[in-house]
This record gives sequence, structure tokens and C-alpha cells, in this order.
Amino acid sequence: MRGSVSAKPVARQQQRAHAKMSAAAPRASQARAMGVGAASLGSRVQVASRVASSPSSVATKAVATEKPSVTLNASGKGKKVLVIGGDGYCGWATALHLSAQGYEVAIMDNLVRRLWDQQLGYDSLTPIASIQKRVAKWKELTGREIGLYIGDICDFEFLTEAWKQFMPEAVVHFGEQRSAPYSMLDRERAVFTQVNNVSGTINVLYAIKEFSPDCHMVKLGTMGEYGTPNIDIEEGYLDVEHNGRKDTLPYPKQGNSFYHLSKIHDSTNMIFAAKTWKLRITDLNQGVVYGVKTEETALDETLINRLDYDSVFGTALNRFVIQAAVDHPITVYGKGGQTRGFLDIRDTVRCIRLAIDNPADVGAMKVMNQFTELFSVNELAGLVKKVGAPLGLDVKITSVPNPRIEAEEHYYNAKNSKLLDLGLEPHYLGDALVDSLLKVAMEYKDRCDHELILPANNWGGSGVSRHFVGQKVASA
Ligand code: NAD
Ligand code: USQ
Repeated sequence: MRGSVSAKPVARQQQRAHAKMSAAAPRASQARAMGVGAASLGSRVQVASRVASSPSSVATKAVATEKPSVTLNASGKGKKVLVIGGDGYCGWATALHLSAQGYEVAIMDNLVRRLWDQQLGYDSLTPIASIQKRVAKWKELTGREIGLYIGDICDFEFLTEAWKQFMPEAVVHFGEQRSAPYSMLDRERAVFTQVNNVSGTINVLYAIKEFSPDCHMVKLGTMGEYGTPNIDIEEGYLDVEHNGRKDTLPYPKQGNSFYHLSKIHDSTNMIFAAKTWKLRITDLNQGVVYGVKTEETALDETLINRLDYDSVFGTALNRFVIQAAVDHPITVYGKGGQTRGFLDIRDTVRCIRLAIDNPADVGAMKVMNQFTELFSVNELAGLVKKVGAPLGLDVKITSVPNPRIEAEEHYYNAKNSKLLDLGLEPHYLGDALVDSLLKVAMEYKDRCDHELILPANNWGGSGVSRHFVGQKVASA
């Protein structure tokens, strides 16, 4: 069975590779431990962006005339923050943002996400550099070091060794298998998703308890933990009156994939750990993230973030924009009335900083809903079509059979005031952002493989094993 993969051996193979690689971590850590260069604090770094290579692309010209710059300051006061999953989409942007803001940052990642892409024949639309090249370029441009610990948080020995070297004051945990479709490909990936996510998070909880009990854990949860109930969604907890008695209880959870369910299990475990071991934990129930550029990642092409468009890792708005740019009809699943919370990646990084700067109280898990706006899938598709027209794109929208088992028309009203109360100033989704995202997608459109766009699997078809033919996921 050519191209067949197994999640468990992969994890073990990764672990072995990383056990070796992690031996290099002390050196990286020692170098980084020298600290943030004082000369770079409070400055503004400016570099010329790359020269356009595609003369036909309007987008490329626009990009090439910009002079990206980033503000460096010391507001983080050198606070040590470990970013688990720091090579990923949200983690990479966050690591750079925190470094720019004067936190002492180290990334921990086993790079398994890059491996899954290779196994499935996927690739980011944007060409992402290796994590080593990324952090080296960041240091070259800003003078700021980011530590690197390459390894698997499910390997407690590795986690312990790295933890004791860095001794974080806060840990931001992005390091999970985060795709709902991936978790529904087959039994192996369902099991892998839950083992990877749940046991990794328990290991982090134990590391905090054993080595730095005052370390604040900022954990990425998801709005999808709540499902689509026919009542308003609160921020984590619900006041309940039942048979004449009152209590405040965790909001009922209704995950819609084995991935979303893994986040629910994490939340339950974290509530327990916070209470039992008197830890500081914040669970951020994040909505769907869109966009690719932040101030920091736009500084140089080596720092560019990933932009997924395939049907397994690509998410709604990012996929729609890329589909428009490559002249593929926008793939609305079913009726398109599915409504979700969304946010710009520039707001993701700010939310994380706000969460770090406002730690949870000891003993009770804090929950904040991290999204800025609600949209239905149809609304997003319509917006992309409208903004594409002036760019010369004749955007078509199509309804494809929904691969998921989900409500396609439903009530949805979720609260999101806690991060706003802490000072979040959202970048609301408007024509300008869609326009700039479309231009990035147009710039890299030649890298798009159209065959990866239509759904590769469906929830009902998730079986015991799935055969991979060549590099494409066969549909059941
Ligand atoms: P991503 O796949 O781009 O990044 C996750 C990173 O974690 C990858 O680099 C991967 O290699 C690493 N990782 C996974 N398992 C690991 C392990 N056992 N040990 C060490 N590293 C490991 O995902 P993302 O889009 O950046 O999402 C980050 C987090 O935010 C996830 O927890 C996800 O559930 C959550 N989230 C994402 C979105 C979104 O729209 N992208 C929305 C809501 C919540
Ligand atoms: N959808 C389409 N067409 C597409 C892709 C998606 O109509 O081409 C629909 C889906 O059916 C779904 C909605 O858009 O109703 C959102 O799907 P998605 O793939 O954008 O997001 P989802 O699978 O929920 O997962 C993503 C991230 C995950 C995160 C979650 C936040 O991959 O890590 O947890 O967004 S939330 O949705 O709030 O749970």
C-alpha cells in the first residue's frame, strides 16, 4: 500500500528523531539565555521587502513597494514565555509578536505538522522556511533571540529536560493536532488526535506542578467546544437554576469531531488540575483564525507564515480567498448557514499577550472566548466575491455536499466581552483585509494544487483504516 501511513509509528519515529535533536536544545537555550539585546529595545526595524519576481502580478508589485517595519519594545520585561506549537500558524506569529514586545521567548515544537503535510501531499500556499532559518532571520533583523526546543510534549523526559532549562513563567500551549477533518479521516487519526492532544496537555500540567507551580498556562481551546446550542453561549461557565437550587457550572460542551472533543477533554482536565494543584490556567476558546500577515511575519519572506488551503487543514475564509485567487468556485458546504466566531491572526497574537499579562487566579480556570465577529459561511463567500471583483476576479460560489455532520441553519449567539474588557482593539473583517489576503493568494497562486481543494473525507465515511493512493487522500 504505497504512501500508507500510521499515526502511531509516526509519533514514535518523531520521538526518536527528536530525542536526538533535543540534545541540541541546551546549546540553543544557553545562547538564548544571554537575553534580549538592550540595544534593540524601543527601536523600529525596517527592511526592504523582496523584489517582485512575477511582473504580471498586481499583488507582487504592491508588496514590493512596501517597506515593512516592526516596533520593538520592552513591555514584556523579559518575562519567560514558552510557546508550544511555535512552528505552527498561530504559534509562529505569536512567538514573534511576544519577542518583539520584549518577552523572552522559546519555541517548543516537534515539527509534526510539517510531516503530516508531507504524508498527505499538502503544502502551505506560502513558502515557509525551516524553523531554524526562521529564528535565525528574526535574530538577524531584530537582534532578538528565540530559543528552540525541538521535541514532542508527549515525551515527558524531553519536556522535563527542556522545561528545567528554560523555566518558563508563562506557557502558551498551541501544540496539538488541530484539524477536525484530520481527526475524522480514520480510527487511527481519531485516536492519535486524542492521545496527542490530551496526553500532551496532561504532561504540560504535570511539568507546571512539578517544576514551576506559579507558571501561568495559556491554553488554546476552541469555540467549537460549545457546539451550536439553541441558547446564548457564555464564556466558559453557565449560571444554572435547577429544582430550586443555583450553581455556576462549566458550560455544556458538544464537540462536533474527535478533534473538538479532544479540546473538551483538555478543558475538563485543566479545570481539575487548577483546582487540585492550585495552578493558574487560562483556556482561550478561539474561533476560526484568518489572515496571514502580522507586523512581525511581514518583515521578511523568510518569516512568512503558513497559509493552508487543502480540505483537511485549510479553514473557511483562508480557503475561500485562495479559491477565488486560483479561479476555483468557493466551496460552501451544504446550505452555508453555519455560523462561527472568527478573528484576524493579528488579533490572535494580541489576545495571547493580553492573556499572559492578566494571569488567571490560582485554583480556578479562567475561560475567555477569543473571537471578534460572527459570520455565516455564506456571508464570507459573498464578501470574497464582492472584494474580488475590482481585482478582476470573477468569483463563483458553489454548494458542495457537506462532508460534516453539522447544523447548516441554526441559532448562534456567543459572548466575547472578556478580552475586549482587557483592552483588545479588534481588526474587524472588512474589504481591506480581504483585498490584502487576496493579493497574497494571487502572488503565490502557482503553488496551489487544485486537486487538494475539494473535501477529502466525510464524517460518516470515517472508517477503521483508510488507504492512501499516491499523495492524495482517497475518498471513501
Ligand atoms: P498548526 O497545526 O499550524 O500548529 C500546531 C503546532 O503544534 C505544529 O507546528 C505542530 O508541529 C505542533 N505540535 C502538534 N503536536 C505536538 C506535540 N505533541 N508536541 C510538540 N508540538 C506539537 O495549528 P494552528 O492553526 O496554529 O493552531 C494552534 C492551536 O490553536 C491549536 O491548539 C488549535 O486547536 C487552536 N486553534 C486554532 C484555530 C485556527 O483557526 N487555526 C482556531 C481555534 C483554535
Ligand atoms: N466550511 C465550508 N467550506 C469549506 C470549509 C469549511 O463551508 O471549504 C464550513 C464548515 O463546514 C464549518 C465552518 O466552515 O461549518 C468552519 O470550518 P473550518 O474548517 O473553517 O473550521 P473548523 O473545522 O471548525 O476548525 C478550525 C480550526 C480548528 C479550530 C476551529 C475553531 O482548524 O483548529 O479549533 O476552527 S471553531 O470553529 O470555532 O471551533
